[in-house]
Amino acid sequence: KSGEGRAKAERMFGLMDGFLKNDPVSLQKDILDHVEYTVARSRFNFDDFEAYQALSHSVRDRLIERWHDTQQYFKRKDPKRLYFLSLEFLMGRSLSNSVINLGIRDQCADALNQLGFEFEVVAEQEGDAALGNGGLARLSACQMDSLATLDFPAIGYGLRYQYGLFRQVILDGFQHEQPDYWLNFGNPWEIERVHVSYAVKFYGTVEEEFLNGEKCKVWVPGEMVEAVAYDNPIPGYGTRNTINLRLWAAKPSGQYDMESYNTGDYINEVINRQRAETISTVLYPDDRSYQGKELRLKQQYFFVSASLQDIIRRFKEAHNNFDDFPEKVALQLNDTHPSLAIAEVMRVLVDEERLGWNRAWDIVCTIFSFTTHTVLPEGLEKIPVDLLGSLLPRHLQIIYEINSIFMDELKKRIGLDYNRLSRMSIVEEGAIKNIRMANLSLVCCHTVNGVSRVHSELLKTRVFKDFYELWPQKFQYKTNGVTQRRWIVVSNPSLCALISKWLGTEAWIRDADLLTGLREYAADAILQQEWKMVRKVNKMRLAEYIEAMSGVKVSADAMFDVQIKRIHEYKRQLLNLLGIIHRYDCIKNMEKSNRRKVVPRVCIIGGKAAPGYEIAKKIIKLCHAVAEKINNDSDVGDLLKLVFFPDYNVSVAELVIPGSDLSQHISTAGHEASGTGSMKLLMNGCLLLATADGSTVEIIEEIGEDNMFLFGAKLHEVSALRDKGPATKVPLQFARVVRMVREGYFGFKDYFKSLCDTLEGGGDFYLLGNDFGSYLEAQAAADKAFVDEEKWTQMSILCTASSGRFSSDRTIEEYAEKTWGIEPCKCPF
Ligand code: C3B
Repeated sequence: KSGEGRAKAERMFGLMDGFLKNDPVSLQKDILDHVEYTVARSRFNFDDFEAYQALSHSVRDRLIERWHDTQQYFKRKDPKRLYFLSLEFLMGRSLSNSVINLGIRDQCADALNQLGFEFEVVAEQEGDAALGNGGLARLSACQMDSLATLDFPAIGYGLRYQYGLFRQVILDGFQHEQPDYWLNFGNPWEIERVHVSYAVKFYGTVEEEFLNGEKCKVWVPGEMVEAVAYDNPIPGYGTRNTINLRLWAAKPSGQYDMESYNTGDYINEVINRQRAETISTVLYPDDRSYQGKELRLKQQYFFVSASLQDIIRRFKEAHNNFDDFPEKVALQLNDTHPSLAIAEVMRVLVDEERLGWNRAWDIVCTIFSFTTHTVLPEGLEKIPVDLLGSLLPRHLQIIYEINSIFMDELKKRIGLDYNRLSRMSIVEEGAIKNIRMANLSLVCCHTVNGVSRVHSELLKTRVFKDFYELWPQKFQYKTNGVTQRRWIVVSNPSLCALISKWLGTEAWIRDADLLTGLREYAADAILQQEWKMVRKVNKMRLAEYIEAMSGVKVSADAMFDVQIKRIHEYKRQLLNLLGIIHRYDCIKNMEKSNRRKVVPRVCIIGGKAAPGYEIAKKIIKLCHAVAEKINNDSDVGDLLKLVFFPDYNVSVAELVIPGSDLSQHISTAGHEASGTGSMKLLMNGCLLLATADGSTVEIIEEIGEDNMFLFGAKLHEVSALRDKGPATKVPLQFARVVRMVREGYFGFKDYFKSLCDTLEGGGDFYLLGNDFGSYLEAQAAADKAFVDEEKWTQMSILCTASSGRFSSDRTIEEYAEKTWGIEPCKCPF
């Protein structure tokens, strides 16, 4: 373009102000229009849910406007883009988050008010988008918020499951799973793109053909499924930038198999075609075991293939030489779930674009980066060769070829060390041959990131030691973070206002490091008073919810002690429960007059167990059995209450976190790759009771050991303790509380037997017995600190003040600079 032309276009972008106005009157008109024309209700008669729908559509219109401008701007600037591939995104609700990021929260509340509605009530109508399991999936959601806010040219890709994570229903204390058919009331936060669709191929054979005298492979598929795009706009905060989360849904392919249309079996043909939709039907509810299921593999390839077709189409619109690809494209693999993308890019470049193997390989090696979220070698994904060969025959060949070249090079580097060669091979030999997706990713990605410093050390010294010794330069880490927009501004508005008042600015909402400014007021009596008030009101709100949900009345003066996360043996909810039993036992056995000295506690546990995870389900049952006993014991009264929060999800977290005094992050050292719940609680001024595991180690560095309650075996002690066998220093109290469970004090004796067996008789892999003594000491220290309100409040303020480092903005900035090589591309206002 000429200089003049560019200047004109620049001016045009400068004028790109919102077309829709954001004052309450304009918003109100839009809401009423949507009531009439979108929801098709009378504007004289609509309820809270319909108000939610109409408001959401009004907000969506504003999102679309910005989304268009942003896409247009990116297209014109053509920066290097980040493509974030993840099979899981745990977005939760969108309304409150959107209006806050768009800066129209108060205007919307005003508009609704005049119509006789209350914003909070209307926002409560929204269900959660739960297209993910746990930490990994919520991390993706936080990172999308940061990518948008920091103006990075990024697109998220994933799957649009019709059924999100199951709903947890508790009957008689047992977990039952119910399908989460979340789209039945419509979803205003997505835009269906019927014209953005791609054919995805499966099965079939690989044939050899000669093209222009050259021998080449051609994949002749046996099945085709159509991937249709659903776009979910992700608004940044304090910027016009609104990026895209593109989720794919499976539809029957439009490309008919003419043969079968002549067989006369019309009905069966239609039914078979319809089956294609199952690919994107349901999210796998187990967050870390891979059972070689064909449907899961189909999901992975489906989303990878559609995303890459989309990415390559976009690249080709502006470029005709694939050598420019690495300058325009960064592909981020969120865990190994999208790792088939590596083989898919090779296939497209070699078989379809005919670049030749070496040129294609050079490109592949510069575009992919990989983040792993796990510590355990068992947690790493493996795909049976037979399964892969039948579903994706050409990809299997490509992976074999990559491996063969890698093995040859490796032999040159390390000699014939067959043990090491077989450990590093992408192909695992054995009774069942497997493809190791992590090894594939390690070989082909330029970078492998851990999610905390300790995690990265474990990757280097244990999990991927062989690879680290070969390619130390590939190993990096980016400590996880969470977005303060969702976790303070949306979920704790009164704390948000208090922080802004004392800092004299709202700038911390985009720059969390500014929170350190609170440190100098931590001892200020007025701030402390206001801080306490805010927290008290949040606790009262939580107490009301507890009563409504479980019928248990709790006092907001008690210490609210929470453990909210997926149920896993390594996360040790069982340690927490045994501690609660011990506390109960002590209260029962103490002189009545001494009960006055007990610090009242409300213990809250929430989380889902994978449907096939027996032990985790027993832990949930034990929690209910113990709660039943304690909550109905008049000796105990308000001194101790235990509540299980059913169906823990993002919106429950938004309610619980602001009202928590103490939270537990008590995994056996060396097991939690990072942990992110701790960061959300820390930001909200909740004190931590924790082991030195995952990101907690870095949290300690920020807040200091004095401002938290630390306990338990350290990482370097764990393997020695295990080698020593049954813990030698198991305290008497531990044996006693386990015996209470074993002997049926809480009922269900036979059912809990196997749970107790995991702890005794030489088991106790997670070292509950070993850590029990120091756990009780840490709990006692927490009690003691809670009594000194001034001190506690000061610690609470210091937690928030020290949480800035754990903003996902910091994580994303590090990724952008050190891993992806992308720059902000800010759409002008
Ligand atoms: C989780 C890990 O268990 C957490 O320690 C970590 O903070 C988060 O990922 C985010 O990095 N994780 C998960 O939720 N699902 C997996 N399959 C593996 C790890």
